[in-house]
Amino acid sequence: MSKILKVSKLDGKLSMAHFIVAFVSVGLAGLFGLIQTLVRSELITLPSFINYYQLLTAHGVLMALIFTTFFIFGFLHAGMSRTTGELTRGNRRLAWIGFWLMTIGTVLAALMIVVGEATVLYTFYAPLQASPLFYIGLALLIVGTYFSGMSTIFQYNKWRKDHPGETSPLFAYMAVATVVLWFVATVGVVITVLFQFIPWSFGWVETINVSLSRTLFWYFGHPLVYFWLLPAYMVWYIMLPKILGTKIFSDSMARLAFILFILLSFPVGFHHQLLEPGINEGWKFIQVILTFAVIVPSLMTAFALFATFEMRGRALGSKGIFGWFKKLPWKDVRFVAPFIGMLAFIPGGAGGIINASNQMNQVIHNTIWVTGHFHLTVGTTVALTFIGVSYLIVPHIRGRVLTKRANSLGIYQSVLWAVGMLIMSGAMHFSGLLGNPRRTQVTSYGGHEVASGWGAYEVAMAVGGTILLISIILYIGLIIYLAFFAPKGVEEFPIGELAEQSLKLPAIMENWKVWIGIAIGLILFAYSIPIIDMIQNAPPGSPGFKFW
Ligand code: HAS
Repeated sequence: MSKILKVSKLDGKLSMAHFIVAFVSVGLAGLFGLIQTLVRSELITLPSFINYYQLLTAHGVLMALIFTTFFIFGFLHAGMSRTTGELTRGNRRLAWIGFWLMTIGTVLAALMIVVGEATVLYTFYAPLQASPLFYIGLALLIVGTYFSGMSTIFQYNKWRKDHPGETSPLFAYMAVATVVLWFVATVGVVITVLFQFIPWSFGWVETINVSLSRTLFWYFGHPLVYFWLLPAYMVWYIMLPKILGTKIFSDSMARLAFILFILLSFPVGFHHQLLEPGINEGWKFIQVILTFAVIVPSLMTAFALFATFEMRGRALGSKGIFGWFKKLPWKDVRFVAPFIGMLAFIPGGAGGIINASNQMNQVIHNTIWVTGHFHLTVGTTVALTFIGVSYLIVPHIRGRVLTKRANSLGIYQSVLWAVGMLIMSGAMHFSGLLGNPRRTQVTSYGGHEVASGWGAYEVAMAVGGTILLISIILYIGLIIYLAFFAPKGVEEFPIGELAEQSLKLPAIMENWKVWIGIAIGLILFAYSIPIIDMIQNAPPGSPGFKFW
């Protein structure tokens, strides 16, 4: 039997700390999410001391920003330890500093939401204004991730130094690509938070350049979704083949897909602003074209996955185009949960293509269709992949095993998630097409809307939300069991091996300066003129330098 490689004890503790924050966030956010659907469907009314939008802000921030960021860094640290060896003391220290800064930032931002000083939703669009402490909390969260990200990059550099002339482990390569994407993306949100929101919320300046702040936010916002997606792709490319009992279909194709994400994730933010004035249509058009280009690495990933499934199926004797389907390990939650995530990404991705299409965007923008879209993509594809991986990584770190019973309950939990999401997200998509607005407490219009034809959809969302909360409770129960009560033993952290008699990877693929350079070139091309335009033509009343 091959030696089982483990995440070291100290690195395991580091990852587990990240996962705990992530799990607490998902539990709270799930509860808030259900309450929102109950309010929207008029099944309950909130007590006077809670505002609907306060709840919506907490739900969005905890799910989209906190759960994802903490889970991702916990996963990256564990995977780096597993594939490049125990983190050096310095790198582990950096990661712990990152963790504590992120946690302090989270607590500060959450506190501001709880006391009603930051009811600005997770996108914190101006002119909605929060307490400066909320923005400082967000800034701390981001600064923390810089320490964590540097730990990953330094660990990768150390491996390369110790292994001259060798190709880096695929996990480490992808982890660095994810961190690079995050670093370049956060430049936008850091600029807007530091130079626009903080001075404005302290009252040092009276106004804020709304167009510019939204543009800087979406410059960050779209690569943010790929920051969520890439770790899920890491699981699909690297871990699933091992779980299936086959090899990685193509190492170089996987790396190329990640490089394409680095190049193409950034110059596309305008597809979130297609309906906004103040941006020239020509630039919107260019960014829409680039959005269609960033679909390509996902199509490559779909291709690689089908190839992996087929390779395994054929090895087990399957025949015909879809014969492999029956040969997949349907009783293994480590496979089933991410697989449901992949299935959800077929309509999720198609929805994204609809969103990006200018004319169709006019129909769905600011409707609850968009909420349906991201509950399929981040809420199912990414979340179920993370859930699947946590069923193996938590016992691995804790020196316990995923028991048969926990495995079957995990499958029920994943299926419940899928059913809940199908109902909720389906209702969101359909009623969005009928014009049901997003981010709106329906009853606040005066009760006419339920009569206007969305009422049944809102109730369906509440039913879906209830099933989802049951699934989350089961998930958290299982995780507590796997972390503290499951039998002691060794659970594998599966890392796939290469299928091809690999050609040596061209050196340029590990030359990050080239890729970051091209990415910066594309960013400057897509954003320079529109941003200069926004600053020069800021509305009357803005101070001399029209950044505000
Ligand atoms: Fe999106 C809005 C366009 C992907 C998340 N998106 C959002 C928002 C979020 C979000 C959170 O163009 C809302 C932001 C807000 O609050 O306002 N999105 C896209 C496009 C893609 C896309 C073109 N989005 C994602 C991902 C997300 C995410 C991924 C999170 C993780 N999105 C938009 C646009 C808007 C938008 C507009 C703005 C709308 C508006 O007007 O406000 C693409 O990346 C999608 C490409 C994906 C594919 C699918 C590939 C399929 C795979 C699975 C294969 C399955 C297998 C299993 C192998 C082409 C890889 C098969 C087995 C069998 C048995 C069949």
